[in-house]
Amino acid sequence: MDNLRKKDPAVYKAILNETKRQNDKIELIASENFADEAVLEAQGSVMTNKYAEGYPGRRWYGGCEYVDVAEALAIDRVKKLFGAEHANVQPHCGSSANMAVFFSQLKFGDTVLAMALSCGGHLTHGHRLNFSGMYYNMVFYGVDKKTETIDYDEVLHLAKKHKPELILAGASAYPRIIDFKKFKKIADKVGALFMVDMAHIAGLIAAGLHPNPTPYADFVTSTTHKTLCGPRSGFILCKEKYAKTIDVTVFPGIQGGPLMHVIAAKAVAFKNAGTLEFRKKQKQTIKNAKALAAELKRLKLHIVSGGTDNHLLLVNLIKSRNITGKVAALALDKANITVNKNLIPYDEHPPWVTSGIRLGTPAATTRGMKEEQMRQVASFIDEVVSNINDKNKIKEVSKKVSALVKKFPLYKERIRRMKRGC
Ligand code: DSN
Repeated sequence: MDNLRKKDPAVYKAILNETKRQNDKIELIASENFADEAVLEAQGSVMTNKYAEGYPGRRWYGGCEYVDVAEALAIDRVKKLFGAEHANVQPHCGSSANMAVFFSQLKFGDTVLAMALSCGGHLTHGHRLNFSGMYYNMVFYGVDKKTETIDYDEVLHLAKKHKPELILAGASAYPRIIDFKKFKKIADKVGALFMVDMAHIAGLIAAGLHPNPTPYADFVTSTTHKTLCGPRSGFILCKEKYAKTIDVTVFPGIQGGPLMHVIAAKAVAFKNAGTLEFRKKQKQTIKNAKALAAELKRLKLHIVSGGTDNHLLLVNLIKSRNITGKVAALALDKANITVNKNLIPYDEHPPWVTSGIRLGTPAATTRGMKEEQMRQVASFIDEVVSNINDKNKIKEVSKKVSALVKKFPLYKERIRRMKRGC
């Protein structure tokens, strides 16, 4: 980044510091990961210069022959990865992927049944300040109060009661397997379309470690940067019969020029996701989440639903240590442990306070950590949340975290070269 360093030292320094932050702390935000150097190279390429409204082979601008290659590769690879009939890889993010499905299939005011945000759903699944909550009649299913898992009988009951045009499965904070086949049966019973937002678990699905929604759902949306480990972006998979309406809704419906550099990076990520190495990493991600949950449980922290089947877990800190998620997340940050506060099912605290935290293992696994390190991390978390007002203790933990992450260097060469340039 020599040019950047000379032309804009302020931005250069911010990037160097962010690279160091990612290396120096332990990243437990369940939706984050570290893209590999090949993905970063494609995303940082001259493809950012190119306008390419339209789709491969049918663009509005000339000179698209090479961006066409990148987009065709991305489409082909993602279709193969998930066994889809059609793919649109142009959504800039998960939100625009979800918006495109809603806009392409529903009229404003139509009813959609989705998972409540308070029970693990996502903003684009009906929050009142999001397009989904503003323009559609959203009704919600949650989780069973006792088991803290989806109650499929309740979903069926709500579907029969509200007769939604669309049923949406998928979550941002749900630690258990989602039974897409059951959802599809419910959707068929009430004549609803079935959509799955697999953003969080796309990498696990690609690796065959979570049931694949593609055979059951009319539409599958995803981001590409979570467990899938690609650039920050999104995509849509659908049955062939919806291909035209989806494509026309993405462009020109809600987006203009696609981000061709990001699409090139998505192609690289989809190739990676088909490798044995990627599968191994996803397997380890789940093993790590299970080890982290088991150790936290042993330390008497309450894990929502009793554990995890995927890459994330939720800790109820009010129940365990009588502290809020907000207080815990701030203290953990001081100890070099990055997490997010998170609502737990039937939370009595508002979203900016919360009763819990969400922990995820994708990023720690990408940097090479295994079960042994997860057990260490669990003890660090316990030390912080059990001594929340003890500054010395938190400082002590931060040193232990620094010693641990040093053994698993991240972007080592990148940081070395950037520091040398300063
Ligand atoms: N912000 C993401 C998450 O953390 O789950 C969802 O978009």
